[in-house]
Amino acid sequence: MRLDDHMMADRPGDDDGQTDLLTKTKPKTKRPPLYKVMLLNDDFTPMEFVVHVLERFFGLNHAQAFEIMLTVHKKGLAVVGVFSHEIAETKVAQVMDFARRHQHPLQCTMEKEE
Ligand code: TYC
Repeated sequence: MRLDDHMMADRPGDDDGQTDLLTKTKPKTKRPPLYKVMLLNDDFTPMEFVVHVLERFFGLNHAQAFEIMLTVHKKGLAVVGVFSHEIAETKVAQVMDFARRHQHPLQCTMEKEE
């Protein structure tokens, strides 16, 4: 019986006369967690500004951007994309900085996906 990193098992033709034992362990390559990036509604940021943000930083076309902006406006918030931790942080920072420079109170946050 030969051993490797992840299992001890008899293979076909492994005629060593030993009982077949299966002692498998999960290969421990975990996919990194993903993060939802969300926009929050407010009463002051112009709709066109939010649409522009969604086009500029999230690569949405005008129709997609308008639809998500309306969802945020009506529901209070919406997920605008799902990214790795580093990309999500960058998106949040870009949106918050852009909004601040234009003196709009638009808020963008991130949250780990369950
Ligand atoms: N509620 C804003 C308005 O009526 C529009 C708006 C939409 C603001 C989405 C923020 O994330 C937002 N001008």
